[in-house]
Amino acid sequence: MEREAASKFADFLAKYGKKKLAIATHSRADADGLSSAFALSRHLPGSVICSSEEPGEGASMLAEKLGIGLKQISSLSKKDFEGLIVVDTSAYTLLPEARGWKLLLIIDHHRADGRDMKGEFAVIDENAPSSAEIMANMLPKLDRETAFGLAVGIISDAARFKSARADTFETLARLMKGWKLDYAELLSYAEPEAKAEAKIAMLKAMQRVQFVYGGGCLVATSEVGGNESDAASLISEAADVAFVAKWKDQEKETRISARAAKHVTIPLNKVMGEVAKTLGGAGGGHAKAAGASLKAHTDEALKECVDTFIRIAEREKK
Ligand SMILES: [Mn+2]
Repeated sequence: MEREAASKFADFLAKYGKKKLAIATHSRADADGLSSAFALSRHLPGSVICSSEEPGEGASMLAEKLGIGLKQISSLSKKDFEGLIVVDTSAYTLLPEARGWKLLLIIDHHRADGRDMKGEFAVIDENAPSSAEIMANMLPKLDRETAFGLAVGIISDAARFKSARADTFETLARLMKGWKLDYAELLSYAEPEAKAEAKIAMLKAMQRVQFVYGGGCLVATSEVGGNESDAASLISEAADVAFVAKWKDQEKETRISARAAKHVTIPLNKVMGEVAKTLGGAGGGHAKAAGASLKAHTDEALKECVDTFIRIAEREKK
C-alpha cells in the first residue's frame, strides 16, 4: 500500500507538481485534514490550502503554530487553478463547495459509504486510522513543521489510539524521534483543553442523559446546544454507546453525534445511515464515531437512533 501510494503520488507530482492547485480538506477542518493539506502543500509550491466554515479548535491552534493560511474555498475562483486536491474526505456532503471543481487527487481514509468524489488520482486506505498517517508514509520528504503537524493529526484522529495499528505507533515514533517532538506538546494540540463554555455544555449534556439497555449495550442519549461530538465522546466512556442531539434552527434539522466504546461491534456509521434513510437527511462516518443530519426534531431523532441501534444489534445476533 505504502509503495503504491508513494508511486501514485510521484506520478501526480510529475504531471501537476508545477501547476497552480487548491488543496481542500472537509468543512470544519480538523487537525488530521489540515496537517495533511499542509504536508502536501510543501510539495506543491503553487498551491493554496482551503476548507469551508470555521476550523475546529485543534486545527485553529495548529494553523497558528505552523503559520498555515486557511482560505475559504468559496472565495477561490476555479478558473485561477488547474484543479482541486481533496484530503481527509471523499464525500461531497462533507465539502459541498467542491462541486464543480476538477478533482485531480483525493487522499482519504474513510469508509466507502457516502464516497461520491472521483479524482484523476486517488490514494484511499480504509485501514489507515488517519490521513496524516498516509501522508507521513507517502510523501518523499518531511520537515520539522510538517512532522509536527502530521504527528498531531495522527494522535488526534486515532482517538487515543483506539483505532491504531502497528504502523500508527511506528509512524508516530519515527516522526517524534526524527524531529525530537515532545509528546506533551503534541497532545496539547491533538486534544486541546476545552474552553469554559464547552465544559459547561458537556456538564449540561451529562445532566440530561437518558439511557436504556438494549442490544446487549447501555445506550445513552442527550441533547445539547453545542459541542455535541465532545459530549458524545464523554458519555460513551461511561455508557457503551452515546447519541447526542443538537437542534439546528436555521436548517430545521437535528445534528447527531454518535460514539461507541471499543468493545461495541455494531458499526455506528451503518446505524446513522439507516436512521437517515428513515427520517430523511444524511448519515455516515466511522464505526466508533459517526454522525448524521436528520430531518426530524431531536426527540424523534434520538428515539430513532436508539431503536435502529437495537434493531441492528438484535439482527446481527441471529
Ligand atoms: Mn481524518
